[in-house]
Amino acid sequence: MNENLYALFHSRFPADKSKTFLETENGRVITVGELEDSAARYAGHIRALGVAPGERVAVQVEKSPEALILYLACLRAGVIYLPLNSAYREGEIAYFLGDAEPKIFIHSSRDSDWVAPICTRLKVPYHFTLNEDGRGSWAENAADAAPMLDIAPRAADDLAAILYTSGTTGRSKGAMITHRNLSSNALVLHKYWGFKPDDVLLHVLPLFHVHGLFVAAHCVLLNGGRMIFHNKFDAKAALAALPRATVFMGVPTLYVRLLAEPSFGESLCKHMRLFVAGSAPLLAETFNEFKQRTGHAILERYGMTETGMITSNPLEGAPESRRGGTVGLPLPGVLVRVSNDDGSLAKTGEIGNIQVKGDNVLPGYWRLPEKNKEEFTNDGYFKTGDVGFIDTDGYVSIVGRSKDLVISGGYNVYPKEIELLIDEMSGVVESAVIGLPHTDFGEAVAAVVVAKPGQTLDENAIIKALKSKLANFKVPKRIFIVVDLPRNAMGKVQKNELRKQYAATFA
Ligand code: MLC
Ligand code: AMP
Repeated sequence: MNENLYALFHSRFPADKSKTFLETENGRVITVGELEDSAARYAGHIRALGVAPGERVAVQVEKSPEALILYLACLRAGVIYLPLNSAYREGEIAYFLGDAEPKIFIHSSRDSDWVAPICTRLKVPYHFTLNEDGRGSWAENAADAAPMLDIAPRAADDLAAILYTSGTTGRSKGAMITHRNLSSNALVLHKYWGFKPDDVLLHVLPLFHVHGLFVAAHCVLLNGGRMIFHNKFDAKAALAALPRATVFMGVPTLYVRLLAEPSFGESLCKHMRLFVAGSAPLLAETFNEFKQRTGHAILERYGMTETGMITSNPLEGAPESRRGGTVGLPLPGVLVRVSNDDGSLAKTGEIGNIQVKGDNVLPGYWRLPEKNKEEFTNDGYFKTGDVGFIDTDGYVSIVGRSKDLVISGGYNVYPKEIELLIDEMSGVVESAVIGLPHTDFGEAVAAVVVAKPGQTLDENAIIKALKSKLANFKVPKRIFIVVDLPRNAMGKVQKNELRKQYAATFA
């Protein structure tokens, strides 16, 4: 049996290929037949370039239907898909290309000036453009390619994708994701969330991360299609589309922004059956206000790039079965446990380290065998770095993180990466990057910087310098210049003290 994830999607597409797969904001319809034909041509082009199954194709493009087709084409051709956030800058991209050694890099024409020299330097054989309007040298070249009509045979443990996640050391690591990881999780979610043939998902999330691609788009692909597809989240545009949708998925910031629209309420949600939230903690006040305004209890679930989805609140059951403030129950086939720091199991209700095992969990990090030893227990559980507890009913709650991580608007930011850049600026002794409560983004990044005696540092100059090197969501929104950082007796910087001191900054 071909375990290629594309074969699973293909088996779920309707026999009537004229059925709508997706509809864009400006009314463009892509049928199931068109989706499959385009994926076959894109895959044919990948194959014609001599890229073999198991080799990598890196993609940094804005969201568009063609970007989704490109992902499907990579699956179909059996190559490893490497999606990159469109906000990443030249230095970040150079690292990923050097580490993953892709055969093709597909990017936005906005970045053509710097992409060409980097690809030459890093020996990436081919680079093409693909823009938000679906045009570019990739689409032009693929238009003439002979379609690949078969689906490359893949084993369940073969890699389907590599997703880079930053780490506490400041260095990004490639999470290797197999066809089994993706298909097992997609099948579970599609069933658990009760997808029906007439569901229509309003898709507003980016396609280069797990939530928009492996959660939202996979559910639609397994459903044989139908989504309203917005290239960017815009609250007013989302409200206009909601009456024709039945399912919505978003990070908490999107719910905050929907609630900020005075016209948002029950009447726009008449056909909605499910609102899913995740990627960051959903505040109780958002959950409660949403319920009051729409009558819907947001279904919160919990996941990670490395593991796909881990837990979910139930779809069915008594109204109180969806419990705000918890991330629900372990999904079928996913083992979740809480361990103490010494490795022993925590008791029910006791706070500890959340660990996960199952077909959804990655086999390891790309070319980092040492990291694999650190991140897994001896009995094969993955250490999430999240801290929480499981109650007597089996519901999981997350209360914090053992990893030094900020989640801003659903994007992860590892302070170390930013601290390393600030610390090498002239006039800086050291810095501490922290997350502070933010009404829109949940948490926002800020930096506390120690200036060298006698030197003056300029907040705006530091922000400007960082913007040239880092994706914009990682750049601190405020810089505080200080004479020293609070430390404990061991000499460790007390970030908790700083978080307390600056807590009101964005509130
Ligand atoms: C944008 N900005 C952000 C930001 N997004 N700042 C902090 N955090 C963010 N997330 C800043 C930009 O730098 C810019 O600042 C300004 O806001 C306007 O930029 P924009 O591009 O116009 O913003 P907007 O389109 O409004 O984007 C906000 C957003 C977006 C919430 C729609 O961030 C988003 O789509 N987030 C979802 C991320 C996601 O999909 N995460 C899932 C990961 S998977 P300036 O200074 O330049 O003006 C995962 C696993 C799981 O976590 O469990 O799901
Ligand atoms: P990422 O590496 O982008 O996949 O982010 C994964 C992290 O997001 C997890 O380890 C959690 O810290 C966080 N996360 C995801 N979903 C939730 C949720 N529902 N509540 C709290 N944190 C979450």
